[in-house]
Amino acid sequence: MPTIERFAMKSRAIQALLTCATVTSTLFLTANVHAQAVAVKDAWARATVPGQMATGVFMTLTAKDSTQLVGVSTPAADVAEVHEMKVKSLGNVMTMRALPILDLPAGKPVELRPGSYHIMLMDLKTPLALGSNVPMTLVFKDAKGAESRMELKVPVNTSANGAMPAKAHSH
Ligand SMILES: [Cu+2]
Repeated sequence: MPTIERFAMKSRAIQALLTCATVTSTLFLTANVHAQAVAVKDAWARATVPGQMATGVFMTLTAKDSTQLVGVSTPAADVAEVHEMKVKSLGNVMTMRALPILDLPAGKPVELRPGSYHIMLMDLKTPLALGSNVPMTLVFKDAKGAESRMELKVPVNTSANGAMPAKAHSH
């Protein structure tokens, strides 16, 4: 039955094309979430080694209108929390505390970065491998109390600049 065979071939080719299109648009969305009420920039999750149970996720969030980040979840870890890291003046000890709410003032970029605010993933189910992506859901609450969700695919890296060697400082 050559006709059916040809049809099957054709539909497989179409399916492959559709898959490519889906992947491309996902990557595009991950890189440019600017159509949303909150823009996400430079998101990355720190790669882990086997046996490591916790890691940090970093990004810059800019809300169009005053918004709060009220929740984070990921299938990669049992616990995902927004943390604040501070150096206690006495003894230079780094301390972390969970923030149930992170305020995102209108138009002001809020940086989640090592040593400051970050998303903490605990009880990781598998190590976060360099070069992979972690799916993550951010939950926002606007000034009227309405909740919205944003799905992200966060690239796993070793630093904000990835595997790129740090630019040499010339003096
Ligand atoms: Cu933390």
